[in-house]
Amino acid sequence: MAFSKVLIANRGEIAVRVIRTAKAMGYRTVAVFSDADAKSLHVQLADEAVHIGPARVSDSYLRIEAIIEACRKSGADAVHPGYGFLSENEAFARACADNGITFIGPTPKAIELMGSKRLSKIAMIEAGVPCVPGYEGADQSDASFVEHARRIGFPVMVKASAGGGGRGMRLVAHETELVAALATARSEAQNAFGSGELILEKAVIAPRHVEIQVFGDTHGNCVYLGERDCSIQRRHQKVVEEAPCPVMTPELRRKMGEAAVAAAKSVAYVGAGTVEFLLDAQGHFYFLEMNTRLQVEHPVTELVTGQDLVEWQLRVANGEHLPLAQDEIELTGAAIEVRLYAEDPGHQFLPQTGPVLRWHPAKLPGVRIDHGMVGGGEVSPHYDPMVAKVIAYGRTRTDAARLLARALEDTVLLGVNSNKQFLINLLRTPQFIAGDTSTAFIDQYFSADPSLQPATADAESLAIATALILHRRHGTGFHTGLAGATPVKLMLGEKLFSLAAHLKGDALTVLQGDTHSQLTVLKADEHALHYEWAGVRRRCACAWHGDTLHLDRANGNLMLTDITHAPAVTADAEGDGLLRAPMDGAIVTLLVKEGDSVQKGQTLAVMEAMKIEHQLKANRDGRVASVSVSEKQQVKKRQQLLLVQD
Ligand code: MV4
Repeated sequence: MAFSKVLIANRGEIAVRVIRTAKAMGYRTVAVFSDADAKSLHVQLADEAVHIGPARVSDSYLRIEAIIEACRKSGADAVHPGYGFLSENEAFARACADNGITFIGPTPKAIELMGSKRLSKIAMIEAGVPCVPGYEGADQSDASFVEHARRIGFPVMVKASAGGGGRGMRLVAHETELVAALATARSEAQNAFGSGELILEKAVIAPRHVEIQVFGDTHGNCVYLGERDCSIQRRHQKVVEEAPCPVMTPELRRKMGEAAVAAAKSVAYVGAGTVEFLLDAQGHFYFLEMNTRLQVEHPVTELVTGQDLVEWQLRVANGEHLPLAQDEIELTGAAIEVRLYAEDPGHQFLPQTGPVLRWHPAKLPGVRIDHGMVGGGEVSPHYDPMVAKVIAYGRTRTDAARLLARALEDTVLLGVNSNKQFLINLLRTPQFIAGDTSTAFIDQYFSADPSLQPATADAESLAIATALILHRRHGTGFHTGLAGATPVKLMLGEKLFSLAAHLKGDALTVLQGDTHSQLTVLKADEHALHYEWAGVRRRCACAWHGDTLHLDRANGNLMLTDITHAPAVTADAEGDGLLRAPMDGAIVTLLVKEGDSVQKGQTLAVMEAMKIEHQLKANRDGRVASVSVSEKQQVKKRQQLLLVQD
């Protein structure tokens, strides 16, 4: 039980988060790292670090033996699993126990039971926890599902028993679609989780996702620390998480909290856990599943309770009593968290990978930013592209939302595109501020947001870019002035901007066709431009990568490439027949071979990056002249894959 050295079997922001509290409590800490993480922040912060293998998670962070071996080598006598990876793996919890290592989390039995939707639901019904009416029987025949679906009433949800996060889930509106839905859900579940077991549930329409934070100790005590509302999601990825839930009442909180504690007590739960509920518009709530780990969104609970949940975890794992009794837990104010991702909202949220040129998290009172980023770091294709969690605390929800949007504005991430502007706009949507949030929020209120369109360059952005380009070309001679007009050619995605610039002292004139704009340069360096535009002084953060200028603009990040002096391209990028990888990833399927004739728009290959499949299409008609990749091969962004010629 009593331990002294904690190994953190994770990476990124959560490893950093756990290391900080463990150190503050006087424990020694050990990081583990893959080839891709040798220079990461979690490795720098830990007292010791052990290399556990290649970049791929299956070769490193998911290898139970490698983690146990790292404990043995370093003398770590406790393991914190973080979230994801091995955090809900009962075999790992068991392996720790078998090797005399304290697993900072629940028992293997509780992990195993809660890992099955079917068995956990049976246990929850037994414990008197409200569940969605459904079918969770052992008989998995189609006939039995059809019979029970009739009893439950359509629409129904078909869910994979071993699933999570919406994978293997199907909404079935009519009986005629049920058997087909069962077949696809079954095979999807078998492929994804190694088990085709399914359950049925009555479908709750546009529910809220409300989860209760629970904590148990080894002395049989269990408490709840309020709720989190995580209703705003995109494709089962949480986007915004907040505490308290905007529609919560003290009475509903007590009822949901007591149900969650009953759920936890029924499995003698030890440590941090989250009981997920659906909350319908009438205020009815239903158990969905229990997560047997510390969750990504735990900071909002920490801010409204004033408690450090990692500290609680370490105390409980050490055999201590829970730090507070139920009636000592108070909720004050409101906290909202958003997940800042390296992804491109303008292109279906395609994950972005590559070097991070500038990372400057905001520093503001009431704002907490949890991240694992270091200067000169990168977003690796091997891991989740979450860059940081940005969390704001305020007296009211409105205060927290306003502050959080501002904190995002003050946060600079250049080099990779991000969902920053999408998050800022979302936090300022009137329906969000009104608390009108449900799982349907993004589709209902947000599908037309400008942040979901490819970035465009307005006159101000073009003038900023021109000023920075001239500064780079002429260095310190910038203010000496130039005679005549200087041509500036910029590419933004596929779009070309042909400009002419006049600079006299600090006064810049940019001509685009027959329109012109004016900007006054106040200060220019490689990090930012300070300027005056239409009578207002502003600054814009920037970073150079080769000839590409990254700008942090109020309508999103812009990546403008200076091609003024680039050799002329004979054909434009479209239609050259060259198929390049749009990002780092792996080729899943090659659909053509050398000599095949193909048509423009035809899918030539499928690649996977960040768990998402992308169809790569021919940009012209012709024959496949060469294939330079094979299936299962890892490829780098812009790597040449195929050539189509006449
Ligand atoms: C549901 C549901 C409606 N009725 N179950 C999605 C992920 C998984 N944790 C549970 N999910 C849902 N289960 C029944 N019986 C609707 C969802 C759901 C959802 C839940 C929470 C947050 C966002 C969601 C988006 C779509 C569907």
